[in-house]
Amino acid sequence: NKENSSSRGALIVLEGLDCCGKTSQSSRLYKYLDEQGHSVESWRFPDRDTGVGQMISSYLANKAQLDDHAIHLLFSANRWEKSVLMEDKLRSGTTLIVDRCSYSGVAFSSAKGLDIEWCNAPEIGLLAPDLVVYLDISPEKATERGGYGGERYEQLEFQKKVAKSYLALPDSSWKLLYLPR
Ligand code: NYM
Repeated sequence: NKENSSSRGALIVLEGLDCCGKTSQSSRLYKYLDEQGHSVESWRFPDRDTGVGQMISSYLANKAQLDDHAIHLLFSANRWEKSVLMEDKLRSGTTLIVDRCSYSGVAFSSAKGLDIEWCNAPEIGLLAPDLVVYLDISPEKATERGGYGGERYEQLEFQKKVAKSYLALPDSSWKLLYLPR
């Protein structure tokens, strides 16, 4: 329906390695769209405020140990528990800028060696973004940034694998943004 599609909000996802600059770009985009008069919200995954999000957060802080498959499914469950609200927001005309989504789920878990098809399965049925922006920073450059290394996964060798996984993900809504190195 043309009327609905023109009045709904856009789902914009930002992706990339840890410390690639998603948070900064997300707030710049938010400010821009807000100033243009759009109804817009900034979201991020994991959403650490839910029960599932708290389990994820303690895993990332190395306070809890979980099987790789189990944490993968928790990340996905964290998206599913927000999916109805997400759809409602978009339908009511609010544009969502989302810092990480299913692509992070698949890229990070498959970088650990989990089967990519298995990783993708629990994501099937979640809303497809209108646009995915991948901030392409080199893993080496990211390590130089403030706050790096505080959480699980924030290690150069692992981030190199994640970068490869990201670039192997096929998606037509994927836009590669090459930042100066
Ligand atoms: N992460 C994030 C995953 O491994 N799977 C996912 O599905 C999502 C959404 O969590 N290193 C990883 C990527 C990050 C970490 O993200 C937390 P952030 O943007 O630092 O809060």
